[in-house]
Amino acid sequence: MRIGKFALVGLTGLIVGETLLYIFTEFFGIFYVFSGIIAVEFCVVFNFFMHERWTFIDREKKGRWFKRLLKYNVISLVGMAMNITLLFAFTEFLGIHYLISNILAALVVFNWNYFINLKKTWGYDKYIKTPRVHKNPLVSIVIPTYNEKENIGVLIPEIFGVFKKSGIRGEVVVVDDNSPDGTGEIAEKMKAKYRMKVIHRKTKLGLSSAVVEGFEKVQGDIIGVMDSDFSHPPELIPDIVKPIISNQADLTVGSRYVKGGGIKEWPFKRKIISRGARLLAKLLTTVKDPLSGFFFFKRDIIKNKVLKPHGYKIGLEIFVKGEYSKIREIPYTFVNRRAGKSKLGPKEDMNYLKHLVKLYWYKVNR
Ligand SMILES: Nc1nc2c(ncn2[C@@H]2O[C@H](COP(=O)(O)OP(=O)(O)O)[C@@H](O)[C@H]2O)c(=O)[nH]1
Ligand SMILES: [Mg+2]
Repeated sequence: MRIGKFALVGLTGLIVGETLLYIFTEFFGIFYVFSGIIAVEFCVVFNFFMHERWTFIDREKKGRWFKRLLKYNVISLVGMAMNITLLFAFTEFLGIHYLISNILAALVVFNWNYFINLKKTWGYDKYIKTPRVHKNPLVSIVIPTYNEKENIGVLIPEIFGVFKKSGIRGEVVVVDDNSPDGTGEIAEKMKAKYRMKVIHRKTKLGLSSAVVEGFEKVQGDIIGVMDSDFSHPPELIPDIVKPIISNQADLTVGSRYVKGGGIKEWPFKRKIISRGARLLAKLLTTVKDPLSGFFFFKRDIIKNKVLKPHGYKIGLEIFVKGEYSKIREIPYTFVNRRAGKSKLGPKEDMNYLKHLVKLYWYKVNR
C-alpha cells in the first residue's frame, strides 16, 4: 500500500533527523536550533529520494527530478507550518491536551502531504491515458425519475430540442422506480417519438443505483446524468458536452462553485450543510462541486471500475474512481425543482458520510 510506504519513509526520516541533530549539536558544537534546521533539510532531501526510488517508483517518468525535489521541499515546509498551527488551534480553541493535539495535527498534515505529493509532485493524476472519442459521437443522458409526472413530459422534448438545435446526436435513458404517479408510463409513450430507452424497476431502489443501472444500458460513448426536475437546465447541455466531443475534456461537471455559477433560493441552513459536505470531500477530488448531480463523461473512464452506489452522490463516485485526466467545470445556477417534491431527506446525509469513508478508504488503498 503506497500510503504505508509513505509513512514508513517519514518514520525513517524522523530517525535520520534525530541522529543528525545529535551529531551536529554534540560533535560540531552547533547551536541546537540551527542543527535542527539543517537536520530538517537533510531529512526532507533524504525522504525525497526514498519516495523517488521506492514510494512512487511506478510513476511515469517525466520531467526533472530537481523540480520535484523543490516542490516536495516546499510542501514539506508548509506541512510543518500547518502542524504547528493546528497544534496551537486544537489546544487553545478546542481545549484538547497538547500531546493529543499534536498527534491529530500530525495525522492531518500527513494525509495532506501524501495526497498533495501524490498529485502535484509525482503527478499521478496527470499521466492517465484517456481515450479519444470519435467524430459525431452519440451522447446518452441518464435520467433517474421517481414521481416526476409534471416534469418528465416537458423535459424530454426540451432535451431533444436542444440536441437538434446544437447538432448533438443524443439518446435519453430514463430509469424509473415504478413511480406511483405514472411517470414510467408517460416516459414509455414518448419512446415512439424520441430516441430513448425506459428502464422500469420494481420499487424505489434509490437514485444512485438507478443511475448505475442506466449506465449499463446506454449506447453512447459519452454519458451524462441529470435530474428530471429542471434543477439542471437543459439549455446548458451543449456547453457541457461539447468540450468532451472535441476531446478537450474527459469529464465535465455542471458546477455551482466556479465563477459564474450559483444557487437560487436555498435557505441558509442548506447552504451551510452543503459547504460542510463539500469540505469533507476536499481531498478526494479536485472537482470544485464534488456533489454535483449534473455531469458528462467519456464512457471509457469508468470502463474497468466497479461503481458502488452508496448514498446518492453517484457523481462523486465517478470523480474519485474514474480514470481521466482533463476535467472542465461549467458554471450554472441551480434552481429549485419546478414541480413535485424532493425525495431526499436527512437520512441521506448519514449515507453521504458512509460513502465518504468508503471513498477515502478506496483512495488510500489504490
Ligand atoms: N429512479 C429513481 N429516481 C430517484 C430516486 N430518488 C430520487 N430520484 C430522482 O433523482 C433526481 C433528484 O432527486 P430530487 O428529489 O430532486 O433530489 P434533490 O434535488 O436533492 O431534492 C430526480 O430526478 C428524482 O426524480 C429513486 O429512488 N429512484
Ligand atoms: Mg431536485
